[in-house]
Amino acid sequence: MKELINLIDKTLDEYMRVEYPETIFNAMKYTLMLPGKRLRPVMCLETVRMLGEDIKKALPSACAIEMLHVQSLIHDDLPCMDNDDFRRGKPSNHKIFGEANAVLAGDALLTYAPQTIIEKSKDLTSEQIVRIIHEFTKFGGAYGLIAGQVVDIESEGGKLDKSKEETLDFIHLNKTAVLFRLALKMGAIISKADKKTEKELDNFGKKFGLAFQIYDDIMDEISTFEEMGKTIGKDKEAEKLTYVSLYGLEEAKKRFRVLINECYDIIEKYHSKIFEEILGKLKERVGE
Ligand code: GRG
Repeated sequence: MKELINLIDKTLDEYMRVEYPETIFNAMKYTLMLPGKRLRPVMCLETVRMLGEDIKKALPSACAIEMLHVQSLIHDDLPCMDNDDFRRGKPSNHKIFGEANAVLAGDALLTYAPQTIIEKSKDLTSEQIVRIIHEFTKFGGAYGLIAGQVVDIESEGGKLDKSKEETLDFIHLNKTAVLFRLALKMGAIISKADKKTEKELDNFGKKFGLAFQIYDDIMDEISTFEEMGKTIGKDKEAEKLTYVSLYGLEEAKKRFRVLINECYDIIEKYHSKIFEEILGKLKERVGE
């Protein structure tokens, strides 16, 4: 895992050249290069490796998904959204560069991501690139990430017009699971996987994404700033709809465990040490 993370960090650094106007490139690079877990790009590369393709073919897509993820983190931290002063253990983007530049840095990462896929994917066919860009724009826009964020904001303070269970699943599937689904989908497209494999991996992405958001909700309750690199206890303060607030901590842990075990069942046949390591680490942190 460490090797893949180093490769991703090195490639991101190469792709993100600082040009004029330096302010925007420095703002984009600031949060991008802070030490995140790199889960989504690692999962994209590992999907390609376990399906028998050369991971180098997937580097542009893997880096693009990290750019999209970091864009969502920068915008999520803004005062008009979650208003968080810390991210990845350091001051949030707007705390260093100001709100206007943080909005622009997010926008610039969002557009530089597909630019990167198109410019750097020399070993992919045009058809593969079109499919990847289609999935990227679908999952990253109003049919995915943005929809999840909108409903998440609407859920604050307990204001809802739909059932809470239905809304919670919608938020988790769109705000969080879509990027894991996208990582595996890109990997499947690059490896020319058959439809059955693609569907199976998509199912893994959904279950992993739900488990990951439940893990994040649990950590907001039981973890520390040092461990998570961000302010803890904000969900409760904002009266956010989370697995923990709706079902309680123990039930959230139970649901997390069921989902992680389902993930193990799906991925077992691929004998992936990396996926097993990721699932194991999450389980360990939740204390299962
Ligand atoms: C796409 C234009 C556009 C907007 C995005 C702001 C927003 C809309 C969505 C917010 C999505 C969000 C922040 C979801 C939370 C998902 C989550 C648990 C993130 C933390 O992921 P980690 O723990 O973070 O993998 P690191 O820092 O390790 O990469």
